[in-house]
Amino acid sequence: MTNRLTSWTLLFTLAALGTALAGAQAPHPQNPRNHHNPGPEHFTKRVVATALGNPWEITWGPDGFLWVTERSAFRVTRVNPANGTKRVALALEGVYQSSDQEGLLGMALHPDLLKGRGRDYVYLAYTHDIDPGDAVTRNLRIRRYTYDRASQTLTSPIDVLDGLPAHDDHGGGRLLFGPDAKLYVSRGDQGANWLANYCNPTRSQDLPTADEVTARDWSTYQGKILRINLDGSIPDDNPVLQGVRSHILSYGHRNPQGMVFNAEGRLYAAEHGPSSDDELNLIAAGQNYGWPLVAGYRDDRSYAYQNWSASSPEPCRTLQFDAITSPPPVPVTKESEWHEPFVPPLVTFFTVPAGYDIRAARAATIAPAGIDLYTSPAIPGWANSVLITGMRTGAVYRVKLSRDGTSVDGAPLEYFKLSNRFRDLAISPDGRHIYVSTDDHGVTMGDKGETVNVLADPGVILEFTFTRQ
Ligand SMILES: [Ca+2]
Ligand SMILES: [Ca+2]
Ligand SMILES: [Ca+2]
Repeated sequence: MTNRLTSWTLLFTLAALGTALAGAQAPHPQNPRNHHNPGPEHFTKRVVATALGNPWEITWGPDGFLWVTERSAFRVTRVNPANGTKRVALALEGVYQSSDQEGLLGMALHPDLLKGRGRDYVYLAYTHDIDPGDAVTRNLRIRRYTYDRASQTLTSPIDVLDGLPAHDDHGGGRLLFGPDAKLYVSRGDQGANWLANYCNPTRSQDLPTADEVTARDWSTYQGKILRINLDGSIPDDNPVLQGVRSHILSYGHRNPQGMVFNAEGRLYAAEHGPSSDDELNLIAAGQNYGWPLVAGYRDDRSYAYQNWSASSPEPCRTLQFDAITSPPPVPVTKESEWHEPFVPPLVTFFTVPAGYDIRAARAATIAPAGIDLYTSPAIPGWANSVLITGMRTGAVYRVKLSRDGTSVDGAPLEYFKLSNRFRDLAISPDGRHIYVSTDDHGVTMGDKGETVNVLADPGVILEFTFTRQ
């Protein structure tokens, strides 16, 4: 049943994308993702572990193992990076997963894990059905486990926060333990106004009322980054937005799937754009990041907000979705017609000129998922760079930050190009090895910029070792 639903969703998605991006299997010279900017450093590649069920989060643990969530296999697995040996720490029950954006998603390790301080905690984010047996009502749950060193398993589950809205598309799901001992959770816009969910309104700009917070109604937590106390409560110093303090740290997001802090406590997040303008953002408390009124910069280039859900007089359901052109009943708002303050991205992948022909040249996105911060001196010049996985381009991008971390220094450089969907990454403490996890199916880009759906290394963890400049 699960597989059938997954296939159906995938087929629908591919069919819709095929309609939107018709006839474009070969690279197009105007598409910026076909203009490569490879970094000069040399790396060797090694397959560390195979047969993983869509490894989603990989993070370096204090035990020297890679801790991995397997999104579609519902397992937390510890992988020995030296020999690829796998040990399952948890086979999670009660996960609901029918699409590629659901399942066991984020994982955050408590900084005291295995430090002998009695806080051997591991936090997980996963989708579940709140009323199994009835119609499917998805939620995202944040749950804490305790790692038992003797059995090498995760035990004693305690739910931190439940009832976060979830759906079958644009699920965010990254989980991060902040330097302020808060949990950070990214929530996508649930794919609203897009593909199969095109008649659902985008709620990224919606903020909760005081009554909703009192009632623990988190339905506005779509297209948000949340900041949560370790017991699930709302931090006293979270921003007050329209008079209400909630778990919301920032809003106006589309689908943030990468988050990382730097040493000064600055939070960076990457999110998926529509047909252009994937973003790397510097997240500030209480700020609006623009979606769905703005994609990338407020420049009226290739994006305008086509609000299918507000179609009138013909209701949305009578219309056929098209990712590029909407019919007259669908209201369209140009970016410049929206005047609210918002924070523009540090960099985009990619902003295209006005008149860019998406139908001919295809979407100009990399599909960024996990990100990490490179801080080591091991690779000369790399310290203070954000590494970003590109699922749709089969590359990892390095964005050098300015010294103060508030802007980027130069154009992104491209590494590890392969026909893979790079999902997440981790860096060894010595800075010499970069580990990348891959999806086990899906669409990416081949060596010549062509669209491919046969992946080179599906469902694995790869190690890239720096050899020379
Ligand atoms: Ca990671
Ligand atoms: Ca934005
Ligand atoms: Ca724009």
